[in-house]
Amino acid sequence: MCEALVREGVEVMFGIPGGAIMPFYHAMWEYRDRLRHVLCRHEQGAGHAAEGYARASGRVGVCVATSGPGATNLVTPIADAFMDSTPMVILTGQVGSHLLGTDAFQETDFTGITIPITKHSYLVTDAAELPRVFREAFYLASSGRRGPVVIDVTKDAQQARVIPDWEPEMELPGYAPRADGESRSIAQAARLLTNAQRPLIMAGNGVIMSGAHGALLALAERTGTPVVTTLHGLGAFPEDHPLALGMPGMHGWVHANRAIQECDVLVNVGGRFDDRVTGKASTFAPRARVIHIDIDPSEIGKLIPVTVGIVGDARRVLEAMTRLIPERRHDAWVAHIREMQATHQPRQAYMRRPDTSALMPHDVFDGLNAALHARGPYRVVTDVGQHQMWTAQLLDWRRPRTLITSGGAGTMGFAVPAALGAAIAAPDETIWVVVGDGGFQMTNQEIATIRQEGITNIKIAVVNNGYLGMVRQWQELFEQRRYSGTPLSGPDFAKLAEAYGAMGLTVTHAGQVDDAIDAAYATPDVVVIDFRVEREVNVFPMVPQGKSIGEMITDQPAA
Ligand SMILES: Cc1ncc(C[n+]2csc(CCOP(=O)(O)OP(=O)(O)O)c2C)c(N)n1
Repeated sequence: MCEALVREGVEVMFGIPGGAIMPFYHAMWEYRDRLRHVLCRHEQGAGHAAEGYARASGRVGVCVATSGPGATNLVTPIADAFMDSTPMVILTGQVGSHLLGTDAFQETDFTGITIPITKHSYLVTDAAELPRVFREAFYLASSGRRGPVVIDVTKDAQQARVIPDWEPEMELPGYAPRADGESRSIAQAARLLTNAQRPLIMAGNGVIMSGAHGALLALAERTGTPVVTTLHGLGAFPEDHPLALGMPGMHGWVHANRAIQECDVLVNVGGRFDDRVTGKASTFAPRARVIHIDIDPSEIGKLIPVTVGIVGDARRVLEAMTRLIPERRHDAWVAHIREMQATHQPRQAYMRRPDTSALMPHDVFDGLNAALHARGPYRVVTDVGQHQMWTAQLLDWRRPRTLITSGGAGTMGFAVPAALGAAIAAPDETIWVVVGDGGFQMTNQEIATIRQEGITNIKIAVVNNGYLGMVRQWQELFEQRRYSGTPLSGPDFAKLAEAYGAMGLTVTHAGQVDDAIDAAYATPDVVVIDFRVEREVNVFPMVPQGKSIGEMITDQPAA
């Protein structure tokens, strides 16, 4: 198994050992100079770390656990990776094959549990199959629509001695991901876009996954088409570009959503029309003929009817389309959208400051945005909640793979361990974690892992509002302020950081933000900044759940 990992180019894996996976750890000793094993504090952390590594690097992330509870602790990261199309191989130990089905100690049917949340789940009971299974698993995880693949190996299969066949044939009948889109559909899409009066491109995760950002820029510039970028598309199109409109959807910008509602041709490339993007699907883009480019055929027409569906790799399809399209400009259409932007959402001006001494969340994001663009390369890893949406809205996204976030599953606890993986993938960059006080209390123990590994390029900004903020916001706006189960206390996060041997800072006023961020950069170690922000601030704009994206709440309703 170690040899198979090395042959697949794996350099690092994240895990925790236990009885059923011990033979693998035994063999790992001989590979310790070639395979780095990062001992996490919880298997959920190991899974998210593998995700963070994969999303930062574009490579397959690998995590390892023992059978039973070790494996089931990985269910959340696997589901998360499945929702966000993150390439991952999950290696788990299983009880001996003679014990399968006997309720043996730490036996769970892990392939059964993971079938609905993986591209494929293997149960290996015969060591001779391991080379083929590993080759297939890495190929499945990293081709077509990326995703997680489980390899559950019984203890006896790990212990067996076989002469491996390192040139195994893959046996994947029916699996043939299509890279080039169908040329007739591409030509039809090119014609539609050429004749459009109010065209719009929506860029999603697939643009980043396929490295299509250059092809996207070329198509947008050639056709003068403005671009909205979904949460997972952020960074696929530079937000300082005159055609960039930013994020649409539930917490997207008013002008981005209105552009969708008014456009006559919508090109969705590498996005899956998530309900957080579309709002009420039947009212989405009512005037548009829709072109949908996706690597996964099952996404085409799943939620939004399309005029042209193209199954293929985003980069190849965009390049082929661009070759067929003459130059176009749509200045009046872009100017119209910019007018809507000027009227509706002067960026960052929407959060009212209750009194001048308060620390508003946007003070934190202003400071962070300035620092990110003034200093060296960076990644931002977020958790889930209000701070995640502010991160998406208030930071300027310019490069692919700079935002790493849990979008589809919305998994609290993702950020700190995912940052551990990202920091290993990008050791020369500064990895900023933006996390709420709720999510931080779910997985902050991975700071111990980060310290043990000697990782120093992680800086953690806790946006601490003393609530499960996003849920509190819904309760305030839609549940008559019934704050059931959302007020939240916690330890002193700066002291907690010190207990881990990291540096901890506390910020309570807007005037301290820049100094704290400077101190974080100046400290060659992990830093946790506890930003104690104004407690009841809401994320706007907002489309209430189930409503059309044409119906946005743009500001705090009068009390
Ligand atoms: C594992 C998990 N449990 C529950 C939720 C539901 N949920 C979504 S946002 C949120 C609040 C997050 O609070 P916090 O981490 O403090 O961040 P904030 O919204 O205040 O920025 C909750 C509980 C979730 N997304 N994930």
